[in-house]
Amino acid sequence: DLWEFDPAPETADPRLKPRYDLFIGGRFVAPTAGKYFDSINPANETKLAEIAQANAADVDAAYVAAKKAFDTTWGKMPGKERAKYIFRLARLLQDRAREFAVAETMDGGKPIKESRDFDVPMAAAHFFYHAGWADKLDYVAPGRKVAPLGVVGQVIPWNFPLLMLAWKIAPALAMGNTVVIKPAETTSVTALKFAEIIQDAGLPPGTVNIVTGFGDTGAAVMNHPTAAKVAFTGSTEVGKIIMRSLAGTDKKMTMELGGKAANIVFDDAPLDQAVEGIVNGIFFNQGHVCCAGSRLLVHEPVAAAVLAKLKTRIRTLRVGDPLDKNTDIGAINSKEQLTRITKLVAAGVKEGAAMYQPPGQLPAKGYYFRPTVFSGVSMSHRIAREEIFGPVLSILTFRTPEEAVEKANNTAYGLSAGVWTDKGSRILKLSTELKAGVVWANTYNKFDPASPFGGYKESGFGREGGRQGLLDYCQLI
Ligand code: TXE
Repeated sequence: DLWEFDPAPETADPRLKPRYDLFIGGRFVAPTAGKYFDSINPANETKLAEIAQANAADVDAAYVAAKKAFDTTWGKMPGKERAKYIFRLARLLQDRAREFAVAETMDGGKPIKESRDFDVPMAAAHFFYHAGWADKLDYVAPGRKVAPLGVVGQVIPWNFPLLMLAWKIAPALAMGNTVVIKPAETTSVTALKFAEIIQDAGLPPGTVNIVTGFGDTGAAVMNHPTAAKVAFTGSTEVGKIIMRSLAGTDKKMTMELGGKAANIVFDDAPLDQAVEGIVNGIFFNQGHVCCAGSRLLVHEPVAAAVLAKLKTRIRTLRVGDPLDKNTDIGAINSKEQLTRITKLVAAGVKEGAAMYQPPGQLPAKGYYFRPTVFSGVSMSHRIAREEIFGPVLSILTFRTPEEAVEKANNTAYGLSAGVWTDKGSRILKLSTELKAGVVWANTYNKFDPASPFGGYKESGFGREGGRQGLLDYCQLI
């Protein structure tokens, strides 16, 4: 595999700077207002680094730099040249994989085995894949010519900080656009470390600009008049604010928003394999996953058996220090997110669902939450309808395939779904009946840069990955 590596990251030095400036026009620059905020390590509540807080003037400077690069360098470059640069981003990230995995884990709280084996290699894979497209634009839309859009503005969330950066900038760059991107406020460190890679790869100044800050900085990025297209990944609530604020403009827009995926287990499924898929589906990355299998729909004949197996299995999950390579569930990303999860879990108890949490000691410092399973959940419960974005599973049951599909689709969201069954015909049928952008069969959370990802309904619109993802970053002429 091109993107395999062996970093032994738990001992690696994340090589963090005490303070990170904005990355504009190929250089690190101080924010004009001189303001910085702290990035906290959620595993122990210590300060990790100071991050620059960009205001509207800084965002404007980023767009000026991006427009210049689009008009004079990156936007004029032949695809095969762009490919070399994007390929270099991938290789340089691989070279520093160990360091990036550690930094990602310290900044966001995810287990090191996930940042090591998933986030960083998948980010590199994303650049490799898109480097391959940059010189093959004739195949993006056969029979048509494609042109870049111009400068694109992008805002990303905190659950997969580096990987979301890759998902956003790789297709934009492959198609010849330049970028202004804002990472989430709790997880800006790996984006700013990636700015060093952008410098080392020699990308023309201004091709990628990184501005850090809170929601107001994000709003300035989304609303800037120079942005030809904006792309957002985050909460449905903020996605709607952005859509409203851009109504009536000519900006193109893609949105990747929340989810409440159904993971559907039939009585003919291989149950032990299904239980592993359920555990991976909801506890991967502490459940901070937009496509998390947060609703388990289980066939009545096997409901009791699945619940018993699940309880046994989650007793073996190790919750704690994210830098320990044996940790399965790391720290919750922020205090705010821990509060949100705690409130929704309390609502689940109040509404009468039966809660199970395995025993065990949580670390005294840091933001942690036990793996939690609710059985006896009904469709009207808040924990069955609202995105919890934490390690909390809601179990519902069904009697017929029709009822399973009806319940799975009875949600405002439609990002993903899982089906566990021995019947191939049932998989094919459900893959069209389930109103979700991705349907996994007898597996969960499988990703590939070649496979488009995106939602139905309030989970958003547009696709990321694959040929389809490129169409959202170009103009057909
Ligand atoms: O998200 P926000 P939050 C869901 C999840 C979570 C909830 C709240 O359920 O519990 O959202 O998380 C920037 N204009 N998801 O509050 O605010 C913000 O700075 C432009 C699901 O952290 O949506 C950050 O960079 N940008 C989701 C980014 O938006 C604005 C991933 C996402 O933060 C803005 C994250 C504004 N007005 C949360 N306000 C997923 N689907 O993966 C904030 N931001």
